[in-house]
Amino acid sequence: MDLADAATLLARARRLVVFTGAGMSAESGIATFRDAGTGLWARFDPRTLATPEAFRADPALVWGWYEWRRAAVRRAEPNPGHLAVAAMAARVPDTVVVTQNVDDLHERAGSAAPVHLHGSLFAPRCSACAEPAPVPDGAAEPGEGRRLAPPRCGRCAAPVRPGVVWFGEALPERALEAAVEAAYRCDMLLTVGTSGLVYPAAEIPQVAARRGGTVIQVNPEETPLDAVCELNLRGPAAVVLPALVR
Ligand code: BV8
Ligand code: ZN
Repeated sequence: MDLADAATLLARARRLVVFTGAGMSAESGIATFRDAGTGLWARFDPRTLATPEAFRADPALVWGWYEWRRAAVRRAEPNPGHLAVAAMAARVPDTVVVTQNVDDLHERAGSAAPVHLHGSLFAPRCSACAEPAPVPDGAAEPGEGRRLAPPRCGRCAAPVRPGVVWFGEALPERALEAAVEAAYRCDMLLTVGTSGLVYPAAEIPQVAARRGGTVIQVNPEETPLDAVCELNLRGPAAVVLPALVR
């Protein structure tokens, strides 16, 4: 019944936010962060890879790890879940996709201008003067967790860094504002494939719920966001989302 109810609610939505996390890309073969055993944080230590201090301490280790992840994204394809999210915007013209993901699979599935709260693997920039740097052609694709010296900034010769938001770093102001504004005014928010543990991103579904929006979750597991959801669709994004836009 929940699936049918959710599809009915979605058909009635006028201002929709689709809020996604790493589970959205899981069926494209991209590792999540916290899934037991397979998650990136089960195999790598975020403190030595996803903080500004880590990059300062060992730029080649951090740059190599992100280039390894970017190569995996380049080889991946958007899954039926990404395509369903793009199809939703055709039915609900006022749809805003807000993603914590740093891949480009929403874009490649046809979602126009998703809001990237945690940046993107495809927007490297200078670690000193913030000059945007070219996305490498991937020729020097490192093996898993191998070191790779980062390119140098064309303007000031400082090391280039991944264009992602690390722990302890502020989220891009315009992206966060756009996400809060969309959650504030939406009548429905679909939260897909996120553990709801990382802040301030995890606030977004809660803003929608506080404002009286209907929040529906798509996740095989329970998360802290269950508490603010009207419906919890326990299943994988690539199966559940297409069933919502039938
Ligand atoms: C900030 C980007 C302040 C790079 C990421 C102590 C010290 C320092 C900071 C903190 C602290 N305590 C709290 C904080 C704040 C911290 C935080 O929230 N920490 C958490 C862990 C407690 N937040 C920050 O540091 C943020 N910045 O607070 O700055 C500040 C303010 C002003 C000025 C200066 C500073 C920055 C947070 C962003 C960090 N960047 N990554 C990269 O990608 O490497 S975090 C990382 O987690 C990703 O961005 C990811 O998007 C995010 C959330 O993870 P999820 O997407 O939810 O993925 P996860 O694996 O957790 O869950 C997957 C889910 O999918 C699961 O529920 C699973 O069941 C489900 N699933 C699996 N398969 C499927 C599925 N669902 C559907 N279908 C499937 N098939
Ligand atoms: Zn520079």
